[in-house]
Amino acid sequence: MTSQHFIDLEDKYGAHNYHPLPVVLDRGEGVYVWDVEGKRYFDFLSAYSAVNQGHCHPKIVGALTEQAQKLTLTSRAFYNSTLGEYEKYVTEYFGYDKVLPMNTGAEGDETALKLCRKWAYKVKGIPENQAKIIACEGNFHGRTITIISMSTDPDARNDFGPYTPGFTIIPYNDLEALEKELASDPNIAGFLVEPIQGEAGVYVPDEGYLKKAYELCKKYNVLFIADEVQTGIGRTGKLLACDHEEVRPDILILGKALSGGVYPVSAVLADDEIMLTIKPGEHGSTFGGNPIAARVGIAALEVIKNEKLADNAARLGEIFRSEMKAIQSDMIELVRGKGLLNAVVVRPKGGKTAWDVCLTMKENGLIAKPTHDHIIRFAPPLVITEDQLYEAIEIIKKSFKEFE
Ligand code: IF1
Repeated sequence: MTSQHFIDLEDKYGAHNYHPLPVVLDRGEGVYVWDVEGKRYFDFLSAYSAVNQGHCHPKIVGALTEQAQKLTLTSRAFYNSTLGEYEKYVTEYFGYDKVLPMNTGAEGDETALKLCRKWAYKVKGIPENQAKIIACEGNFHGRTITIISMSTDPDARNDFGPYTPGFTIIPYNDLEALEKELASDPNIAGFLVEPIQGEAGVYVPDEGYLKKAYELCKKYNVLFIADEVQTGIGRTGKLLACDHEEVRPDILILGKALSGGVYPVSAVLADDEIMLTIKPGEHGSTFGGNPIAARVGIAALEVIKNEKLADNAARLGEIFRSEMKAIQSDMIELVRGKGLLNAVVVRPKGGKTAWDVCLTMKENGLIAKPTHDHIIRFAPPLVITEDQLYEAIEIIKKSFKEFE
Protein backbone atom coordinates (compact mmCIF):
# COMPACT_ATOMS: atom_id res chain seq x y z
CA MET A 1 0.00 0.00 0.00
CA THR A 2 1.33 3.44 -0.92
CA SER A 3 1.10 6.63 1.12
CA GLN A 4 -1.51 7.96 -1.29
CA HIS A 5 -3.82 5.06 -0.44
CA PHE A 6 -3.89 6.04 3.25
CA ILE A 7 -4.24 9.73 2.47
CA ASP A 8 -7.25 8.97 0.25
CA LEU A 9 -8.85 6.85 2.97
CA GLU A 10 -8.60 9.64 5.53
CA ASP A 11 -9.87 12.15 3.04
CA LYS A 12 -12.89 10.06 2.16
CA TYR A 13 -13.89 8.72 5.58
CA GLY A 14 -12.43 11.12 8.13
CA ALA A 15 -13.74 14.53 9.17
CA HIS A 16 -11.81 17.32 7.47
CA ASN A 17 -10.68 19.04 10.67
CA TYR A 18 -6.95 18.74 9.87
CA HIS A 19 -4.60 19.56 7.02
CA PRO A 20 -1.64 17.21 7.61
CA LEU A 21 1.73 17.32 5.92
CA PRO A 22 1.56 14.64 3.19
CA VAL A 23 3.56 11.98 4.97
CA VAL A 24 2.09 8.68 6.19
CA LEU A 25 3.92 7.31 9.20
CA ASP A 26 4.00 3.64 9.95
CA ARG A 27 6.66 3.09 12.61
CA GLY A 28 8.67 5.02 15.18
CA GLU A 29 11.72 4.51 17.35
CA GLY A 30 13.44 7.18 19.42
CA VAL A 31 13.86 10.34 17.34
CA TYR A 32 12.97 8.57 14.10
CA VAL A 33 9.75 7.71 12.28
CA TRP A 34 9.36 5.75 9.03
CA ASP A 35 6.70 6.22 6.37
CA VAL A 36 4.85 3.37 4.66
CA GLU A 37 7.42 3.38 1.84
CA GLY A 38 10.16 2.81 4.42
CA LYS A 39 11.71 6.28 4.24
CA ARG A 40 13.15 7.47 7.57
CA TYR A 41 12.62 10.93 9.06
CA PHE A 42 13.76 12.89 12.09
CA ASP A 43 10.58 13.74 13.98
CA PHE A 44 10.83 17.41 14.90
CA LEU A 45 7.28 17.74 16.16
CA SER A 46 7.19 14.91 18.72
CA ALA A 47 3.38 14.91 18.50
CA TYR A 48 3.38 18.47 19.87
CA SER A 49 5.75 17.53 22.71
CA ALA A 50 3.94 14.37 23.79
CA VAL A 51 6.76 12.09 22.64
CA ASN A 52 9.49 13.72 24.75
CA GLN A 53 10.83 10.29 25.75
CA GLY A 54 11.13 9.21 22.09
CA HIS A 55 8.87 6.98 20.02
CA CYS A 56 7.96 3.61 21.51
CA HIS A 57 10.27 3.90 24.49
CA PRO A 58 10.71 0.25 25.56
CA LYS A 59 10.29 1.00 29.25
CA ILE A 60 7.00 2.85 28.75
CA VAL A 61 5.66 0.39 26.18
CA GLY A 62 6.69 -2.40 28.55
CA ALA A 63 4.65 -0.86 31.38
CA LEU A 64 1.70 -0.54 29.01
CA THR A 65 1.73 -4.10 27.71
CA GLU A 66 2.37 -5.64 31.11
CA GLN A 67 -0.52 -3.82 32.74
CA ALA A 68 -2.78 -4.36 29.69
CA GLN A 69 -2.63 -8.09 30.29
CA LYS A 70 -3.46 -7.79 33.97
CA LEU A 71 -6.13 -5.13 34.50
CA THR A 72 -7.09 -2.24 32.21
CA LEU A 73 -10.08 -0.45 33.68
CA THR A 74 -12.09 -0.55 36.86
CA SER A 75 -13.66 2.91 36.78
CA ARG A 76 -13.38 4.93 39.97
CA ALA A 77 -16.37 3.13 41.47
CA PHE A 78 -13.78 0.75 42.95
CA TYR A 79 -10.21 1.05 44.15
CA ASN A 80 -7.44 -0.62 42.17
CA SER A 81 -3.90 -1.71 42.92
CA THR A 82 -2.15 0.84 40.69
CA LEU A 83 -3.76 4.27 41.12
CA GLY A 84 -2.64 4.99 44.67
CA GLU A 85 0.96 4.14 43.87
CA TYR A 86 0.86 6.45 40.83
CA GLU A 87 -0.72 9.24 42.88
CA LYS A 88 2.03 8.96 45.47
CA TYR A 89 4.71 8.93 42.78
CA VAL A 90 3.40 11.88 40.79
CA THR A 91 2.65 14.13 43.78
CA GLU A 92 6.12 13.52 45.26
CA TYR A 93 7.71 14.03 41.83
CA PHE A 94 6.15 17.47 41.37
CA GLY A 95 5.78 18.42 45.04
CA TYR A 96 2.03 18.77 45.59
CA ASP A 97 -0.39 17.34 48.18
CA LYS A 98 -2.80 15.83 45.68
CA VAL A 99 -3.37 14.88 42.04
CA LEU A 100 -6.58 14.57 40.04
CA PRO A 101 -6.08 12.25 37.06
CA MET A 102 -7.73 12.86 33.69
CA ASN A 103 -6.96 11.80 30.11
CA THR A 104 -6.45 14.72 27.73
CA GLY A 105 -4.96 18.17 28.12
CA ALA A 106 -8.31 19.85 27.52
CA GLU A 107 -9.83 17.78 30.32
CA GLY A 108 -6.95 18.82 32.56
CA ASP A 109 -7.63 22.47 31.80
CA GLU A 110 -11.37 22.02 32.35
CA THR A 111 -10.62 20.35 35.67
CA ALA A 112 -8.37 23.23 36.70
CA LEU A 113 -11.09 25.76 35.84
CA LYS A 114 -13.65 23.83 37.88
CA LEU A 115 -11.26 23.54 40.82
CA CYS A 116 -10.51 27.24 40.64
CA ARG A 117 -14.20 28.14 40.68
CA LYS A 118 -14.93 25.75 43.59
CA TRP A 119 -12.07 27.28 45.55
CA ALA A 120 -13.39 30.75 44.74
CA TYR A 121 -16.78 29.97 46.31
CA LYS A 122 -15.71 27.69 49.14
CA VAL A 123 -12.50 29.37 50.26
CA LYS A 124 -12.14 32.86 48.81
CA GLY A 125 -15.81 33.66 49.39
CA ILE A 126 -16.78 34.99 45.98
CA PRO A 127 -20.59 35.29 45.61
CA GLU A 128 -22.31 32.44 43.74
CA ASN A 129 -21.70 32.34 39.97
CA GLN A 130 -19.60 35.52 40.04
CA ALA A 131 -16.12 34.00 39.76
CA LYS A 132 -13.96 35.25 36.91
CA ILE A 133 -10.84 33.74 35.44
CA ILE A 134 -8.24 35.70 33.50
CA ALA A 135 -6.68 34.16 30.38
CA CYS A 136 -4.27 35.54 27.80
CA GLU A 137 -4.54 36.60 24.18
CA GLY A 138 -3.16 33.94 21.86
CA ASN A 139 -3.80 31.17 24.40
CA PHE A 140 -4.28 27.54 23.49
CA HIS A 141 -5.80 25.27 26.14
CA GLY A 142 -7.75 22.76 24.05
CA ARG A 143 -10.93 22.36 22.07
CA THR A 144 -13.92 22.15 24.43
CA ILE A 145 -16.67 24.77 24.30
CA THR A 146 -15.58 26.36 27.58
CA ILE A 147 -11.94 26.46 26.58
CA ILE A 148 -12.58 27.94 23.16
CA SER A 149 -14.72 30.54 24.93
CA MET A 150 -11.38 31.96 26.12
CA SER A 151 -9.73 31.66 22.73
CA THR A 152 -8.81 34.67 20.62
CA ASP A 153 -8.14 32.54 17.52
CA PRO A 154 -11.07 32.89 15.09
CA ASP A 155 -10.47 29.41 13.63
CA ALA A 156 -10.70 27.81 17.06
CA ARG A 157 -13.70 29.87 18.14
CA ASN A 158 -15.93 31.16 15.36
CA ASP A 159 -19.37 29.59 14.87
CA PHE A 160 -19.09 27.47 18.00
CA GLY A 161 -21.04 29.85 20.26
CA PRO A 162 -22.82 30.52 22.51
CA TYR A 163 -19.76 30.72 24.71
CA THR A 164 -19.16 30.03 28.39
CA PRO A 165 -19.09 33.26 30.41
CA GLY A 166 -16.72 34.09 33.26
CA PHE A 167 -13.48 34.80 31.42
CA THR A 168 -11.50 37.98 30.88
CA ILE A 169 -8.77 38.21 28.28
CA ILE A 170 -5.62 40.29 28.72
CA PRO A 171 -2.52 40.57 26.51
CA TYR A 172 0.17 37.93 27.17
CA ASN A 173 3.46 39.06 28.67
CA ASP A 174 1.84 42.25 30.02
CA LEU A 175 2.11 42.66 33.79
CA GLU A 176 0.46 46.06 33.79
CA ALA A 177 -2.64 44.65 32.13
CA LEU A 178 -2.66 41.83 34.66
CA GLU A 179 -2.44 44.11 37.67
CA LYS A 180 -5.07 46.46 36.26
CA GLU A 181 -7.46 43.54 35.83
CA LEU A 182 -6.69 42.06 39.26
CA ALA A 183 -7.22 45.41 40.96
CA SER A 184 -10.44 46.15 39.08
CA ASP A 185 -12.54 43.22 40.27
CA PRO A 186 -12.72 41.44 43.64
CA ASN A 187 -14.37 38.42 41.99
CA ILE A 188 -11.30 37.27 40.11
CA ALA A 189 -10.52 33.70 41.12
CA GLY A 190 -7.66 32.64 38.87
CA PHE A 191 -5.09 33.50 36.22
CA LEU A 192 -4.60 30.76 33.62
CA VAL A 193 -1.34 30.99 31.68
CA GLU A 194 0.99 29.00 29.44
CA PRO A 195 4.59 29.61 30.59
CA ILE A 196 5.49 29.69 26.89
CA GLN A 197 2.64 30.06 24.40
CA GLY A 198 2.81 27.05 22.09
CA GLU A 199 0.13 27.55 19.49
CA ALA A 200 0.86 31.28 19.34
CA GLY A 201 4.21 30.22 17.82
CA VAL A 202 6.45 29.34 20.77
CA TYR A 203 6.12 32.80 22.19
CA VAL A 204 8.56 33.11 25.12
CA PRO A 205 7.60 35.87 27.59
CA ASP A 206 10.12 38.32 29.04
CA GLU A 207 12.33 37.05 31.82
CA GLY A 208 10.63 37.64 35.15
CA TYR A 209 7.11 37.70 33.71
CA LEU A 210 5.98 34.46 35.36
CA LYS A 211 7.55 35.33 38.70
CA LYS A 212 5.97 38.78 38.82
CA ALA A 213 2.63 37.48 37.56
CA TYR A 214 2.71 34.90 40.35
CA GLU A 215 3.46 37.58 42.94
CA LEU A 216 0.61 39.74 41.66
CA CYS A 217 -1.75 36.77 41.98
CA LYS A 218 -0.63 36.30 45.59
CA LYS A 219 -1.18 39.99 46.31
CA TYR A 220 -4.81 39.75 45.15
CA ASN A 221 -5.51 36.24 46.51
CA VAL A 222 -5.95 34.80 43.02
CA LEU A 223 -4.87 31.31 41.95
CA PHE A 224 -1.94 31.09 39.53
CA ILE A 225 -2.83 28.24 37.17
CA ALA A 226 -0.09 27.01 34.85
CA ASP A 227 -0.96 25.06 31.72
CA GLU A 228 2.24 23.03 31.28
CA VAL A 229 0.59 20.50 28.99
CA GLN A 230 3.08 21.38 26.26
CA THR A 231 5.93 23.08 28.16
CA GLY A 232 6.15 20.63 31.07
CA ILE A 233 8.10 17.43 31.63
CA GLY A 234 11.57 18.37 30.45
CA ARG A 235 10.70 20.07 27.18
CA THR A 236 12.10 23.53 27.97
CA GLY A 237 15.24 22.34 29.76
CA LYS A 238 13.76 22.08 33.26
CA LEU A 239 11.17 19.67 34.61
CA LEU A 240 8.60 22.49 34.34
CA ALA A 241 8.90 25.74 32.41
CA CYS A 242 7.84 27.53 35.64
CA ASP A 243 11.01 26.15 37.27
CA HIS A 244 13.07 28.61 35.22
CA GLU A 245 11.68 31.35 37.48
CA GLU A 246 11.19 29.25 40.59
CA VAL A 247 7.45 29.69 40.42
CA ARG A 248 5.30 26.99 41.99
CA PRO A 249 1.83 27.23 40.42
CA ASP A 250 -1.20 26.89 42.72
CA ILE A 251 -2.71 24.59 40.11
CA LEU A 252 -0.51 22.71 37.65
CA ILE A 253 -1.90 21.07 34.51
CA LEU A 254 0.08 18.31 32.78
CA GLY A 255 -0.68 16.10 29.77
CA LYS A 256 1.05 14.95 26.60
CA ALA A 257 4.50 13.71 27.77
CA LEU A 258 3.03 12.45 31.04
CA SER A 259 2.64 9.23 29.05
CA GLY A 260 5.50 9.74 26.59
CA GLY A 261 2.82 9.76 23.91
CA VAL A 262 1.93 6.15 24.59
CA TYR A 263 -1.54 6.70 26.05
CA PRO A 264 -3.79 9.69 26.85
CA VAL A 265 -2.78 10.70 30.38
CA SER A 266 -3.31 14.13 31.95
CA ALA A 267 -3.22 15.36 35.51
CA VAL A 268 -4.02 18.34 37.66
CA LEU A 269 -1.91 18.93 40.76
CA ALA A 270 -2.71 21.17 43.72
CA ASP A 271 -2.49 21.32 47.50
CA ASP A 272 -5.29 20.26 49.84
CA GLU A 273 -6.79 23.72 50.37
CA ILE A 274 -7.69 23.73 46.68
CA MET A 275 -8.03 20.06 45.76
CA LEU A 276 -10.27 19.06 48.66
CA THR A 277 -12.91 21.63 47.72
CA ILE A 278 -14.16 19.09 45.18
CA LYS A 279 -16.10 16.34 46.94
CA PRO A 280 -17.19 12.83 45.87
CA GLY A 281 -19.54 12.93 42.89
CA GLU A 282 -18.63 16.47 41.85
CA HIS A 283 -16.07 15.64 39.14
CA GLY A 284 -14.53 12.61 37.46
CA SER A 285 -13.88 10.52 34.36
CA THR A 286 -14.43 6.89 33.32
CA PHE A 287 -10.86 6.48 32.12
CA GLY A 288 -9.02 9.04 34.28
CA GLY A 289 -6.41 7.33 36.43
CA ASN A 290 -7.02 3.88 34.97
CA PRO A 291 -4.48 1.12 35.70
CA ILE A 292 -2.73 1.39 32.33
CA ALA A 293 -2.49 5.19 32.60
CA ALA A 294 -1.11 4.86 36.13
CA ARG A 295 1.65 2.41 35.14
CA VAL A 296 2.47 4.31 31.96
CA GLY A 297 2.61 7.60 33.88
CA ILE A 298 5.13 6.28 36.40
CA ALA A 299 7.30 4.77 33.64
CA ALA A 300 7.21 7.94 31.55
CA LEU A 301 8.29 10.13 34.48
CA GLU A 302 11.03 7.67 35.47
CA VAL A 303 12.48 7.88 31.95
CA ILE A 304 12.62 11.69 32.16
CA LYS A 305 14.59 11.47 35.40
CA ASN A 306 16.79 8.43 34.65
CA GLU A 307 17.85 9.67 31.22
CA LYS A 308 18.26 13.30 32.41
CA LEU A 309 16.14 14.50 29.52
CA ALA A 310 15.58 18.01 30.88
CA ASP A 311 19.35 18.59 31.01
CA ASN A 312 19.72 17.23 27.50
CA ALA A 313 16.99 19.60 26.28
CA ALA A 314 18.71 22.58 27.91
CA ARG A 315 22.12 21.78 26.40
CA LEU A 316 21.00 20.80 22.91
CA GLY A 317 18.49 23.66 22.77
CA GLU A 318 21.35 26.16 23.04
CA ILE A 319 23.17 24.46 20.18
CA PHE A 320 20.03 24.33 18.06
CA ARG A 321 19.20 28.02 18.40
CA SER A 322 22.73 29.21 17.78
CA GLU A 323 23.01 27.01 14.67
CA MET A 324 19.65 28.27 13.37
CA LYS A 325 20.68 31.89 13.95
CA ALA A 326 23.87 31.24 11.98
CA ILE A 327 22.00 30.13 8.85
CA GLN A 328 22.39 32.66 6.06
CA SER A 329 18.88 32.79 4.63
CA ASP A 330 16.68 35.79 4.06
CA MET A 331 13.72 33.52 4.76
CA ILE A 332 14.71 33.27 8.44
CA GLU A 333 13.31 36.25 10.26
CA LEU A 334 13.65 35.14 13.86
CA VAL A 335 14.67 32.18 16.01
CA ARG A 336 13.22 31.73 19.49
CA GLY A 337 12.52 29.13 22.11
CA LYS A 338 13.69 27.47 25.29
CA GLY A 339 15.26 24.05 25.64
CA LEU A 340 14.00 21.91 22.78
CA LEU A 341 10.81 23.92 22.25
CA ASN A 342 11.82 26.21 19.42
CA ALA A 343 10.40 28.12 16.50
CA VAL A 344 11.74 29.75 13.38
CA VAL A 345 9.70 32.64 12.02
CA VAL A 346 9.76 32.43 8.24
CA ARG A 347 9.65 35.37 5.85
CA PRO A 348 7.87 34.30 2.63
CA LYS A 349 10.01 34.52 -0.49
CA GLY A 350 8.86 34.43 -4.10
CA GLY A 351 5.51 32.96 -3.04
CA LYS A 352 7.24 30.26 -0.98
CA THR A 353 6.13 29.93 2.65
CA ALA A 354 6.83 27.94 5.82
CA TRP A 355 4.66 25.17 4.35
CA ASP A 356 7.00 24.86 1.33
CA VAL A 357 10.02 24.76 3.65
CA CYS A 358 8.36 21.93 5.60
CA LEU A 359 7.68 20.00 2.37
CA THR A 360 11.33 20.40 1.38
CA MET A 361 12.57 19.31 4.80
CA LYS A 362 10.31 16.29 4.51
CA GLU A 363 11.93 15.36 1.19
CA ASN A 364 15.28 15.73 2.91
CA GLY A 365 14.32 13.51 5.84
CA LEU A 366 12.98 15.73 8.64
CA ILE A 367 9.37 16.45 9.51
CA ALA A 368 8.07 19.57 11.24
CA LYS A 369 4.82 21.47 11.04
CA PRO A 370 4.13 25.12 10.29
CA THR A 371 1.82 27.09 12.56
CA HIS A 372 0.05 30.33 11.52
CA ASP A 373 1.48 30.02 7.96
CA HIS A 374 4.81 31.65 8.85
CA ILE A 375 6.22 29.86 11.90
CA ILE A 376 7.89 26.45 11.98
CA ARG A 377 8.01 24.67 15.33
CA PHE A 378 11.14 22.57 15.99
CA ALA A 379 10.67 20.20 18.92
CA PRO A 380 12.43 16.84 18.58
CA PRO A 381 12.11 14.08 21.19
CA LEU A 382 14.35 14.94 24.15
CA VAL A 383 16.27 11.67 23.72
CA ILE A 384 18.01 13.16 20.67
CA THR A 385 21.81 12.95 20.85
CA GLU A 386 24.23 15.71 19.90
CA ASP A 387 25.30 13.81 16.76
CA GLN A 388 21.69 13.31 15.71
CA LEU A 389 20.97 16.98 16.35
CA TYR A 390 23.85 18.11 14.11
CA GLU A 391 22.67 15.73 11.40
CA ALA A 392 19.18 17.21 11.63
CA ILE A 393 20.57 20.75 11.56
CA GLU A 394 22.36 19.90 8.27
CA ILE A 395 19.01 18.84 6.80
CA ILE A 396 17.37 22.09 7.89
CA LYS A 397 20.28 24.17 6.50
CA LYS A 398 20.22 22.31 3.21
CA SER A 399 16.46 22.79 2.94
CA PHE A 400 16.60 26.55 3.46
CA LYS A 401 19.45 26.73 0.89
CA GLU A 402 17.16 25.23 -1.73
CA PHE A 403 15.13 28.46 -1.57
CA GLU A 404 18.11 30.74 -2.19
C1 IF1 B 1 -4.42 19.58 18.18
C2 IF1 B 1 -1.53 23.59 19.04
C3 IF1 B 1 0.26 22.56 20.20
C4 IF1 B 1 -1.79 22.60 24.61
C5 IF1 B 1 -1.85 23.26 25.83
C6 IF1 B 1 -3.80 22.11 26.43
C7 IF1 B 1 -3.82 21.41 25.24
C8 IF1 B 1 -2.80 21.65 24.31
C9 IF1 B 1 -0.79 24.27 26.19
C10 IF1 B 1 -4.91 20.42 24.97
C11 IF1 B 1 -2.81 20.97 23.04
C12 IF1 B 1 -2.27 20.71 20.82
C13 IF1 B 1 -3.43 19.93 20.42
C14 IF1 B 1 -3.18 19.62 18.97
C15 IF1 B 1 -2.25 20.64 18.46
C16 IF1 B 1 -1.53 21.10 19.67
C17 IF1 B 1 -0.91 22.40 19.66
F1 IF1 B 1 -0.84 23.87 17.95
F2 IF1 B 1 -2.77 23.45 18.72
F3 IF1 B 1 -1.40 24.57 19.89
F4 IF1 B 1 0.83 21.62 20.82
F5 IF1 B 1 0.91 23.65 20.09
N1 IF1 B 1 -2.84 23.01 26.69
N2 IF1 B 1 -2.07 21.23 22.08
O1 IF1 B 1 -0.80 22.87 23.72
O2 IF1 B 1 -4.46 19.12 25.01
O3 IF1 B 1 -6.70 18.08 24.76
O4 IF1 B 1 -5.15 18.06 22.84
O5 IF1 B 1 -4.66 16.68 24.88
O6 IF1 B 1 -4.40 18.91 17.15
O7 IF1 B 1 -5.43 20.23 18.55
P1 IF1 B 1 -5.30 17.92 24.32
